[in-house]
Amino acid sequence: MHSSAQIGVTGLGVMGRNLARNFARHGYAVAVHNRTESRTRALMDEYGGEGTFVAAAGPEEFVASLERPRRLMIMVNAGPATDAVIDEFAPLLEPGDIMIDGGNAHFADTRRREAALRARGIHFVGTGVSGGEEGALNGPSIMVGGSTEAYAAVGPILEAVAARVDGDPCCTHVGADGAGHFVKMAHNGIEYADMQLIAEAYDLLRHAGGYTPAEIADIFRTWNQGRLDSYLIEITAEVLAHTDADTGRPFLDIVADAAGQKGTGRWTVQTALDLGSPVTAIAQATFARVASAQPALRTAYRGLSGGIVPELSRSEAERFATQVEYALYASKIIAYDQGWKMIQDGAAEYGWTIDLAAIAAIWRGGCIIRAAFLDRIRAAYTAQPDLVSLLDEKEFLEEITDAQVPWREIVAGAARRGIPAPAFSAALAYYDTLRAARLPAALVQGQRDYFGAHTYQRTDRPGTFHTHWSEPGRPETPA
Ligand code: NBP
Repeated sequence: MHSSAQIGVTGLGVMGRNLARNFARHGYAVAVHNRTESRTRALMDEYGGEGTFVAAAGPEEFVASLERPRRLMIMVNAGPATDAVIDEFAPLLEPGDIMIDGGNAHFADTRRREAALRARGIHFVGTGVSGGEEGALNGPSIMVGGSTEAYAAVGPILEAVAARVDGDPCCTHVGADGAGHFVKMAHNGIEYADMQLIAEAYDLLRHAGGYTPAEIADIFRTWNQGRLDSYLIEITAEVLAHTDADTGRPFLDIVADAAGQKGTGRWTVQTALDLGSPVTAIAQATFARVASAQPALRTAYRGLSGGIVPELSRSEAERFATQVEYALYASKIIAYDQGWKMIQDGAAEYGWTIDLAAIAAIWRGGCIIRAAFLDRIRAAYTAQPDLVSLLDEKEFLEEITDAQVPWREIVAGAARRGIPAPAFSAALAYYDTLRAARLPAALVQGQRDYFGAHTYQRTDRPGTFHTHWSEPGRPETPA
């Protein structure tokens, strides 16, 4: 067979099929392969005319059709399926060839796979692809991990098919081994927080503000003209405005209120704990989904006493809606700040040099959290690459300062009314925790030393100490 394909895609499910078409539409000759051959034939039958495809029936034929160094993209389910595909293809490859894993792999798996394949001379490029089905076809946001050498070989092709904002591709070399999948995981964690914050805003507008879903859709459309301008706000308005064809009721009222989570949100929270990254808004968003999917617990709690919901006049409701916008925006700044901090912590732990401005830049388009807001985060990290927090930047600080009264009113008002606002509350508590001069962590240290001799440090002199709590006079000794 003539080795003519510049890139190959194996795994022609929702994502793989669309990515293969995206490569072909950009003029690349694409080899296509799928475990179940009927999918390959279906792709050729339906879309074969869109560009140059080389359909391969089996792995050997697929590998033989690729020009050297071979660029082979795996788009199968993360986990054992990815390992199975790697095990199948690795023996067919030669040193210098490049395997790109575009699935949602856990970054620790990517680190393991990269090390194992590197030992065999094969480049492994763990790559986060965001944007779902539509993004894969028309331009996703692409977060590439792996060696600089591998990026030189695959970067130009991936950049060509990525989304573009202001002419710049939403694709970057994030860092070595698992860095691309780590950043994709953090993206999904931030996405969970953003979605939950928007959902809480809706809930407050509906159950405290007294607005209908259609009215809330209009409020979101207005917000989408301002600083909250984003894909998620845009689609939220669409979902809210949708009427169920069968019942004539708002679509939202016929959807079961138990949210799913596929794993990346969970991984973000698990990893954050391992790293000591306080991603509280992301964690609350993940737990809110988990709690919603607990039918027995919800039955046990349903109808228990809660708060009082005063009826609002139209002008009070309008003022309330304005306050919700402030609370949503301030909480969003905090959630994103937490996500960036976690990326910094991951980079420090795993030895990655990550350009934080570049991450914001590639999330401006293609991905689910794309938003005007990300351009400001990009600008903030461009001006100060070692920014510890977004609140160190003048404009974000001014906005958080301006939001103080409405943000607190909304969180307190939600509690008074008995309307759950876990992500809003977590974001505000995070802000208050970090700005405090003294934290009750001092008391926790005292408790830990009392029952477990865990020792403590003092504010007035260096060293580590233990108090002998059970002895008379409770003497303190250096530990
Ligand atoms: P699909 O479920 O649509 O397709 C799965 C593909 O994996 C099929 O081609 C299937 O082959 C193949 N596969 C499986 Br499953 N086990 C295999 C094995 N042991 N050996 C060989 N092939 C195997 O998934 P998708 O939605 O396209 O997702 C693919 C990857 O992209 C996942 O890691 C996902 O997390 C990630 N991702 C998805 C989205 C999204 O919005 N859907 C977004 C971003 C990332 P078969 O046809 O023979 O069963």
